[in-house]
Amino acid sequence: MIVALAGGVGGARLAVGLAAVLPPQRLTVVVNTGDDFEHLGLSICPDLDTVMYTLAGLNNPALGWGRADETWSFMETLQALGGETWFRLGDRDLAVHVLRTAALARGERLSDITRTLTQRFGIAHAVVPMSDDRVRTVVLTNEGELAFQDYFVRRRCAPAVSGFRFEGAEDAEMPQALRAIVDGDVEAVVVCPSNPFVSIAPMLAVPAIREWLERRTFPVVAVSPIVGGDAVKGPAAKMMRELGVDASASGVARHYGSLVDAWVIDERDASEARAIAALGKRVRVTDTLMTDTAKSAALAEAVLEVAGEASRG
Ligand code: FO1
Repeated sequence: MIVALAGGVGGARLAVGLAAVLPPQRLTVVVNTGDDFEHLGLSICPDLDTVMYTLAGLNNPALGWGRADETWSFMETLQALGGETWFRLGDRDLAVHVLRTAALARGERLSDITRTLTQRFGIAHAVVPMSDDRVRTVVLTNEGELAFQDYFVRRRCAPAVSGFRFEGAEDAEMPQALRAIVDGDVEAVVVCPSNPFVSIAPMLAVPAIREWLERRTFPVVAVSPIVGGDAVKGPAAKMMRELGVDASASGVARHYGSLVDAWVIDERDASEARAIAALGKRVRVTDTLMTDTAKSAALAEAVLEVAGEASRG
């Protein structure tokens, strides 16, 4: 089994590549839920939905969230009635939030709800939230503490960040579905090119996930989310600069330290390979920009090759 840790767009695109080259029984995608929040009475899970829509081929590539072919009657009506519109919920997307919210209210587990939804979207590979328990990312900024979506969407990542808290993570457990997988035969873990601070760190803050990785007998391979000194998408590079972390592929490698055994970095960052190798890491340089499914699959193949090399030593 290959276990991929994924956040938003970068994670979803690599998940598509891995799903193209691995059969369903060999891939589990674990998704960040630190971005989840309650809005207008609905339970919203942005990263789960980005991964789900992307695997189903229904994602909106222009926005990076929500569904393609979306309509906005609900938002327009909400605006006309004086409702809150800073967080945009499309009509088709809304159906998922309504179903999920109702199922959670009946006491169903997020992992079970996610399995049902992904199956209904025709996705054969397993997508599992990092926990069924509530974890909420809080961003520490020069304007005080902000709930993640307030920072990300309402404030468009403008405040300078000084740190993060993952509320609830210490008491969060792995979903049963993930427990069964990590207790089985894991060949490798893939850290997708997702934001290290707000996509991957919340998962590592769940004690059972961190301890499982610390005791590992399999390699962890990561794809750098930083290409040419900038994030492919989102605020990762801005956050790194604000936190005093070098916004480069080698800066990310130093940030993850012993948690990652092998790195896949972009060919635009070939000059970084030596610095990462000097940390004792295996390094593969390739084209990491996943602009279509074929490129996602090619990157997935490279990641699996590096994992194979790393496990052979
Ligand atoms: N991101 C935005 O920048 N603006 C939005 O209005 C917005 C709405 C939205 C609705 C559903 C959903 O699943 C995601 C949505 N996102 C929106 C994206 C999301 O909040 C962030 O991209 C992720 O949390 C970061 O990974």
